[in-house]
Amino acid sequence: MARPSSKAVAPKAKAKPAAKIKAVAKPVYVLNGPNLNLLGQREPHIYGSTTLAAIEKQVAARAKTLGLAVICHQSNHEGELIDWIQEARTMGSGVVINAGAYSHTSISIHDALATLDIPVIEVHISNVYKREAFRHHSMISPVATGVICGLGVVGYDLALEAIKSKL
Ligand code: CA2
Repeated sequence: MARPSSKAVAPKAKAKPAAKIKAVAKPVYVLNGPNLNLLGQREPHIYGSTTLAAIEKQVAARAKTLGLAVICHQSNHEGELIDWIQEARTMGSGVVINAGAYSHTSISIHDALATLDIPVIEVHISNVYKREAFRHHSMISPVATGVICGLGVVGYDLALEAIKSKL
């Protein structure tokens, strides 16, 4: 009976380690609308004394602990907010938005947010339900993943946590 031939097998060449490509995490867009640039300067009895710059610093620090990247923008102009929402469609992992008074009026911001396939958290610093009736309705809540309202500026941190839990 023929014996099975034993073939010499050349040792496999060591595979070159693939170049390490670090995936860049998409940022969470933190968007603030009209008049929120005045935070800390007026109406502290409603909005507290924290400035927008301090909120953005706080948000960046919280994001770091959560392993998230953030990009913060504020505008008094509806179209500019919409441009950033559209940018977040492809460039963002989530949106935290305090649209200010546009929350109560803007069909355009509603429509822009409705195009997103990423989590959207609506934030209000004040408890809008304790205030004038015109603040009780939000155009954007129906297209938000969730709403945080009345918890002061900590609401932005909580919104980031909510985004993280949805990713
Ligand atoms: O509570 C909120 O975060 C609001 O989104 C703030 C909006 C208001 O129109 C919404 O009903 C609720 C207004 C932001 C105005 O912010 C100011 C801050 C300091 C001084 C004056 C206005």
